[in-house]
This record gives sequence, structure tokens and C-alpha cells, in this order.
Amino acid sequence: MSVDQQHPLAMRAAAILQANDTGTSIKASADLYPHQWSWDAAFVSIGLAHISIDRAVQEMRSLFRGQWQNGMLPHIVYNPDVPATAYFPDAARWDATKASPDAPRDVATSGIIQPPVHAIAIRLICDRAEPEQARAIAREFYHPLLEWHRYLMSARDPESSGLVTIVHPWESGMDNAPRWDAPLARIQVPEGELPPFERRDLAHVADPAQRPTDADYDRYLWIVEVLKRGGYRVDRLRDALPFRVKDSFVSAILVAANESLIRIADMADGDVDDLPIIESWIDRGRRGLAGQWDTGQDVCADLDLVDGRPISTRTIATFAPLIAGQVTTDTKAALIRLWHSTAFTGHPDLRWPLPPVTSPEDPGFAPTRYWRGPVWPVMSWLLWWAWSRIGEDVVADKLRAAALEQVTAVGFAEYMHPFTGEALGSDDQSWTAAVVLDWLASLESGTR
Ligand code: 2M8
Repeated sequence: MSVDQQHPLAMRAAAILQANDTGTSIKASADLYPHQWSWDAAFVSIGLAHISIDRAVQEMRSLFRGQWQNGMLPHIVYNPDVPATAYFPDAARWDATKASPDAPRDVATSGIIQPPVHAIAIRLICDRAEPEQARAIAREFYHPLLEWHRYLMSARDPESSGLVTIVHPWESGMDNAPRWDAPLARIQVPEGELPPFERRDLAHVADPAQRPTDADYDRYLWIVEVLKRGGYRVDRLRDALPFRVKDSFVSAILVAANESLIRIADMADGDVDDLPIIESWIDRGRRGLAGQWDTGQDVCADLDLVDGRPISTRTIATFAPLIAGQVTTDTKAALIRLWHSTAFTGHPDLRWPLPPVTSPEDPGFAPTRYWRGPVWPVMSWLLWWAWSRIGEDVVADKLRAAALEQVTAVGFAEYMHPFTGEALGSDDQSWTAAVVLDWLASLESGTR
């Protein structure tokens, strides 16, 4: 599958990726995010594969340079050429190399994770490569991916629940979602314990109201402090961690990623003894997710491990069973109903029938604020991919058409106002450009 490089939208998307390319990796966005983010890099590589397979592979190679000895793939790989003042928290704030013997010695990284979409990306890149090249890519990434997933299934699921524990809202990727309001609100930052810091993000958006509040930032940084002091040993810190949640969305992505990993193992001629292990991870994930689905409310809940209560806010995370795939007939019917309902794409005020990350019917909905209500093109892509995967082509096609219309009208913003369509957050966001390339390529080839 390839994309018509003369298509005006494809040309704009490719130009953004090129402008954000530092040579070794692609900045998540032009100004606001000047380093390489973990799940951004995976989505970016899916788009890059339509321009150059080699460049797509390079993107993932750059990210995996940051992988820790314990298998953890950190959420940021810092570019040493970018001044420390360009983004906060900078690498020094994490101090990963000093705090943990597992952190790489020669690459500066953060000390937390992001959703594990990487195996999905590698599999898609392989699907687009010639067979010999695909085998080489699979061989290169199979073991790093296996170790990454093993870390998630062990250090992040010591209970063998099938659900991944996140210890910071940033680990969910949906940093400021109302899902995290209750667990975050209870965190008290001890007086005088948090080293001072200066936020850099507010300088890059039109209105500070599009970003998290200062109170949220204090708590985010306090969690970083606790993690750092504990050597980033999430498995040992356990009860000492102020934020501990079983995240259904991350868990569902891991199920889908493990399915991709099986295919990668096959292409890489991986050790056949690994296969039952990966299959058991998939089963465990599916069982865990099934336990989170609340039929009465049509919600896939998260679980707050600190107070033991489910978190049932209405965000796109509730489509976790769809992302994990293989849904039962009843769950599928419920998901389709929910999707078309006024809680998501059927809301009468929407500019395009695209899912706001938080439902307009959730009390935490805020249409302009980061992860609390806008439409994120990259999330539209993930859900499009998921609907296609379970064979719901009509839903998927409509979603892709609306998403392309949105970007054509608004540009390659980080997120958009669901009602007015206004561009919000950062301009020229790399993953927005990347998913547009993938959508265009899928349209041209008639495949999904
Ligand atoms: C946002 O997160 C970073 C922190 O990691 C930030 O707000 O500074 C989130 O949208 C996250 O999901 C994304 O990966 C990152 C870069 O696009 O920005």
C-alpha cells in the first residue's frame, strides 16, 4: 500500500513529518513537544511507512534505543541537542540514569510508560514491506517487543489480573482525562517536598485553558518525585505510590499488541516456546477486560487500586473491548449503540460525527481542554483501525471520511473542538500527519 505523494493533503502531511524530523527521530510536534514520545513514535512510524519503510524502521529503532534493561519502554526519549529549557519536565528532572541501574547509560529517557501500541506499528510496517525486508524488521524488533510486553505483564500486573497498572496519568496517554480526577484529587503534595519547577507548555498554546491546571502539574510532578526516589521500581514501591490504577484502555491495547506480536514472532521465526506465553497473555488480558465491562451502564471501567473502586467515567476508553477485538455479539451490539448514541458520535452539536475523547454527556467534559473533550485525530485513527479489525466496515468508513474532512478543514492540529471544529493545542502535530497518510493510503488501495 502506498500513498499518492501528489495528493494535496498527503503533501501537507509529509511536509509536517519532514519539518519535525530531527534526522534521527521525529519530534512529537513542532514546538510544544520537541522530543520523541513513545506512542507518538509508533503512530508516526505507521504513517512514515507510506513514505519510506526504512525511515519508519529508523523511527522505532530510535525509540528502542531508550529501552530499559528491565524491558520498560520509556515514554520520552530526549533529544540531547534540544536545550533543557525547551520542554518540562526535562531529562534532569527524571534523572533516570542515576536513579535506576536499568535505565540506559547513554540515552536520556523519562521513567514511566505510555500505551504499548508498538507491536501494532511494527506489524503494520512489516505488512507494507517486501517479504524479505519484513522478515528482517520482525527479527530486529521481536525480542525487544517481547521483553517490553513481559515487563507489562509482570511488573505492571503482579496480580495476574490481565489489567495493566499505571502509576501516573501520563502513562495512560490521556493525561488529563476525567478518568483520573478522583485518583488525582486525593494526592496531597507534602509541604516543601516538591522541588520548584517552571512549566513550559503554556507558552505554546493559544489559551492556558487548553492545558492542565497548575494544581494538576504539582501532582504530576509529585508522582515523578516519588518514583524517582524509589528508583522507578514500581514493583517494589506498590503501596507507596500515590496513583495506582488498572487502566482498561492500556490493557486493551496490550491485548491487540500481543496479537500483533504473535504475527511478528511468526515472521521472525521466533522461539516456538514463546507462543504459548504470548497466547496466555492475550487470554489473561481478555478475561481481565471482560470483568471491567459494566453491562448496566455500557461502560468499560478502570479500577482505582488505592481505594478499590471502579472508575466509570464516559471517555473513549470505554471502547477498550473494541480495541482488544474479538467481542461477543452482545458487547459488539452495545458498543455500536454507544458509538452512535448522543454520548459519542450521535451528539447533536458535533461538527463532524467523530468521537470526542470525553463524552459530552460526562460531567467532566470540557470541549477545549486537553483530553477532556476535544476530538483527537490519532484517537479517531485507533478506533477506525479497531472497527475495521472486527469487520465493522460501514462504521469505519464513515469515521475515516469524517476524520479526513476534519483535517482538510482544520489542519494538522493536536486536537479539535468537537462542536466548532476549532484547532486546539499544538500545531503541526506529527501523529496527526501520520494517521492522515495511513488513511489516504488505505483509501487509495481500497484496503484497511
Ligand atoms: C501529551 O503528554 C505530554 C506528557 O507526556 C505533555 O502534556 O507534556 C499527551 O497528549 C501524550 O499522550 C502525548 O504522547 C504527548 C506528545 O504528543 O503529549
